[in-house]
Amino acid sequence: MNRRKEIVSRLIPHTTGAVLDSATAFAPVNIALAKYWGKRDIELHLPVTDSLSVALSVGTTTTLYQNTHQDVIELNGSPVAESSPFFQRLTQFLDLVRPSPSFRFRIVTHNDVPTAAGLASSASGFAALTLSLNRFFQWNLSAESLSCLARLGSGSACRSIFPGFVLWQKGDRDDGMDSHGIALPFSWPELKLGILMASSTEKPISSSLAMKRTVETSPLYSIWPSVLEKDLRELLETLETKDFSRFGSSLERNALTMHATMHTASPPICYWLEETVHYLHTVWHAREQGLQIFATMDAGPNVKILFLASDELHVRSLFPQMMEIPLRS
Ligand code: 2P0
Repeated sequence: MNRRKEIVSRLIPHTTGAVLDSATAFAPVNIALAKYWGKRDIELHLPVTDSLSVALSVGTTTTLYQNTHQDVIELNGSPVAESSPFFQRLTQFLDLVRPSPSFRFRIVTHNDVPTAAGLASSASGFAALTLSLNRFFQWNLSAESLSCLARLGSGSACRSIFPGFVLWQKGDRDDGMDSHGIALPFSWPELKLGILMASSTEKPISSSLAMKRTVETSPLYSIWPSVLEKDLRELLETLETKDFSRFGSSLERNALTMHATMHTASPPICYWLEETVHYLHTVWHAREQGLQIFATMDAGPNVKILFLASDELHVRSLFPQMMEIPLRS
């Protein structure tokens, strides 16, 4: 038995064989405030460091049915080609949980993320699939086990099992059983998030490959774990104190450090476009003028800005094209 399958057999110790006619679940997109960047185990998606995210109100809804001869996947109303990487990735994940090798699924999945937001995410997708499998097979798994299972689909999916602020503790075990999300008891209703689109075209290099190349070749990667630890500590402290200026400085520095490790990989990886740099300069200039606004970016060119509700009108006048996405607390 391969390693992933052996771990799944421990996460799902027994199955009754009973399946529902169908099962539906929703999972949110999450935005990392302290980033997951680099794996200590590529096969199990085990991270080098902890990470911290906040969930958005948008995400993926997935419904599962049993099918007769083959797996069928529909995404946003259209069938997904069997030859596509998306189909392959999903069915490889399903191979881990099929009650018998011949068991086949029909999966109907819908992203309510506005396409223009460029947020279509494997995290909410694998989390929604995991939650719907749990209902479909009536496993009744704990949130931690669901998070570990979703991680085997995509690392950051382990954070999308939960709403609100989520800490992904990296864990120390080789089998990853202690590497899962934890829902944090913080609420910050005044916190707002907006997206500034630089491009909605497919990224030139996947985040998995970018992470691997950065870990293997960037001379800056050695400082990443200590930077992350400091930024994460400050973020957790400021979630308590609601010191927005320190909170924003930490999350922005964390994103910029992550991108610096990519920029110094060999060959270099730069997701930034001209628009990305323009948005960043606009944010920094506005901050010099006294506006509390901070930026973060993931493995792509789009900029996410964080600000407080009291500054919303000012931020909207600065960025009329901003798409605000409510947080899910
Ligand atoms: C994050 N990213 O913390 C970081 C910041 C991208 C930049 O999690 O290979 O799609 O499936 O474990 O989860 C994207 O990585 O990678 C990611 P895999 P995943 O949000």
